[in-house]
Amino acid sequence: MRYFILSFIIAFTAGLISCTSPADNNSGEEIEQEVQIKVDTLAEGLQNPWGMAFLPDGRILIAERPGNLRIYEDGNLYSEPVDGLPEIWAHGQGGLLDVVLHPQYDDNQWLYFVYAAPGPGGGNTAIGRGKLNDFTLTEFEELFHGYPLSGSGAHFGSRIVFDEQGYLFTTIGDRGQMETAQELTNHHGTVLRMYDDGTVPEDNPFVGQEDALPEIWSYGHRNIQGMIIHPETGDIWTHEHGPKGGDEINVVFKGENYGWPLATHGINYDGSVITPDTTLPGMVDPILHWTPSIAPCGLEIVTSNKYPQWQGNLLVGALAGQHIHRVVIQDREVVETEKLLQGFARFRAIEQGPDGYLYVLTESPGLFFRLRLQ
Ligand SMILES: [Ca+2]
Repeated sequence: MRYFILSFIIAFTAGLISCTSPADNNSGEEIEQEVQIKVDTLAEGLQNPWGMAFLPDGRILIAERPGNLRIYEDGNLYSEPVDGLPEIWAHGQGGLLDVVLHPQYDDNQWLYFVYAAPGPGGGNTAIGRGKLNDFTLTEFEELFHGYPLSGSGAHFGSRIVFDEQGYLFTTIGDRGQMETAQELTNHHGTVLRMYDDGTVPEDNPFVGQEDALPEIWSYGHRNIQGMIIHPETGDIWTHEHGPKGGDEINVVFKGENYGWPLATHGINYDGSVITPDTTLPGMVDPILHWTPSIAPCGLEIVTSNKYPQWQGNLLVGALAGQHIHRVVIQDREVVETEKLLQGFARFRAIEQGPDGYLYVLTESPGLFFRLRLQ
């Protein structure tokens, strides 16, 4: 076990942040609280761990981006990975990404995966499902493969969530071709909605529209690697990577355009301007944006009584930022934010387990651990 004890002071007040903060953001009051965080390391030596899922019997599945699904059970991470996964395209940012249980897992045992899958001309993000039998995935079927395939290693997304009605939502990034995020003829830069068997609901916003793909729920996103259904409101909350600056938190609504690359707070990595506009009519502004970027990945909303100080807060993993960003929200607005475990590692995933504890995956080093408050 290792201990990571932090104590804080008040850093900013609400009245000062807009005129004195060096960061150009709208994140509200930036605060630092007196809190002590204990990190219980459960497993080390993971290779680019990306997603996790909690089985009802207590086992925990960990997806490693190079293409391995690992099993953690009773304090032990099995070295043997699960057999029977589909062909995974571990290419650039692509590979095995998220793993989730079907909402009726107890009845049907379906495990869902989002991953980069290869095909003619390269690959793209795919959704598939299978059933775990000891160390073998059986009955695997691919349900969806993003269009078009390309050789790009950039911006695959992705997460999977199911909403209360059982619809499956997933994300695909702009695949490194920013202008395509505004086109509905491809899956780039989108949130997608489908039934649990991969078919398209008739009430999706672009069904029947010429030159539009029917799975699209929202578009104009750059690269979403965090998505969650708010447990009280049912809203879909996402965050996405900006380029240099302009990382965003959004609430995603049916058929809406989230602006990329026509409206953004970010600029190109070489410093050149992408667009003069940070907001445009007909496009949805972010709830919060980070400039400079923190590179967000992994998103959770705290509901457990294990963390009374963080009730209802968003926790955002930061890769480049190497911290967990705690975001206090009220309705659809940000009240205040705080950086936790700053400098600890690159944070990839955060999830509240069935026992109420928060479980975290980091890379460099590849750790699996549990957070506790003292
Ligand atoms: Ca946006």
